[in-house]
Amino acid sequence: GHKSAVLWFTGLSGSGKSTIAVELEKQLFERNINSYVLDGDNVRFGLNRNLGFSAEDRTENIRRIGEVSKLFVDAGTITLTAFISPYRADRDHVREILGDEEFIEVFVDTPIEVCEDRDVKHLYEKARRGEIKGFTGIDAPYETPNNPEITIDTSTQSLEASVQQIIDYLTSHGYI
Ligand code: GGZ
Repeated sequence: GHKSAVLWFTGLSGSGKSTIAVELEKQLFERNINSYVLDGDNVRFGLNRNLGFSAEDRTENIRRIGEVSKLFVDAGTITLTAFISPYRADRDHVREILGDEEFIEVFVDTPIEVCEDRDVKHLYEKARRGEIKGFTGIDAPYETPNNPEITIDTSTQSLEASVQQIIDYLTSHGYI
């Protein structure tokens, strides 16, 4: 058995949140542990398709994802969420909904220079040119977590090592 919780990944666009979450999901599946990834692909095109990237919409995005996460956790699923979630107050609100035991904040602390260098979707390039307004880290804020349970820097550590770091945390804290 396992103790369900949400692993709340937070960090800049291109920091590696989804990549780590998806790889972690695979490894949990191999151990017969029920987990599920919520990310932009399955939330922003469905449940939250009426939301954009204004401060208000991001807050509502995170609020709904928090509520959905709670349902998943109540259903016994280790829930992995991969959203920038740039506002500390919004993340703290989700923490309050779930309680400390069920909310594990994972700060994917990849420096913006590295994220911008990767620029897989050319979004930083567009933001620098002013073609996207209000892009996180360029002309919209990212508030770093004060006390994340886990901090990961993908610029100094491999994907495998990052996933292992989280597995180790879940093991040593009795979740799995
Ligand atoms: C930040 C944006 C923006 C703006 C579109 N700012 O690399 P991606 O493409 O896949 O990740 C980003 C994603 C962010 O959505 P979230 O739901 O995680 O954001 S939040 O938690 O702040 O609500 C990026 C893309 O959407 N994107 N416009 N202006 N990222």
